[in-house]
Amino acid sequence: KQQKSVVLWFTGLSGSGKSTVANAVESKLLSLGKFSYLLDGDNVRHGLNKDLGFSDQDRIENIRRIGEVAKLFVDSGSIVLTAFISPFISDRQQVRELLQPQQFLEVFIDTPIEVCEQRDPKGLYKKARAGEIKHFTGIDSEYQAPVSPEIHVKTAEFSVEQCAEQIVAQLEQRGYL
Ligand code: GGZ
Repeated sequence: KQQKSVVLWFTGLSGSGKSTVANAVESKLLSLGKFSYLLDGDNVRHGLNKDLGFSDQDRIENIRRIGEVAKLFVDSGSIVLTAFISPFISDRQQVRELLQPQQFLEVFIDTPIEVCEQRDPKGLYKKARAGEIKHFTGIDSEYQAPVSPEIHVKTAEFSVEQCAEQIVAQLEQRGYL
């Protein structure tokens, strides 16, 4: 059976678990013999997009470029996972429109900000509360949650492994695997 290429577009707050869950999904796809590629801050914001910061304009451009790159990988036949906050509905919608309708699945990593702030793995919420980081998503920069995401994951209620299983199960149900 041939693999269908698709973008799994993760969106959620800083500390919500996007990268962690996306990495777990990637491992599962690998063990199923599927070719996938993960785009995240580590390989994009330090390279292609290192000229961009966190103003609204820069975030918009960040997501636009990532959408174009995701499209290239989809054209190559890959399952693409992207893990960026992507805070604005209109930017996510524009990426969706770059692709065929069945090639884009929005994955909402829905973690309450209280939980993200409690986790604070990099101490960024603390700095944002102290005013040391400006325009921090959820504090003084807006996060627009998806209205009807294809996949909805709650990391405060399930383990990373369970969340990854839920996403892979959705891919199976929808005929991508
Ligand atoms: C949000 C910020 C900010 C501000 C630095 N606001 O938890 P992290 O550290 O590892 O992930 C966050 C990452 C967000 O980059 P994205 O490319 O995903 O953002 S967007 O889609 O909005 O363009 C966080 C860190 O960068 N970070 N400053 N002000 N997150």
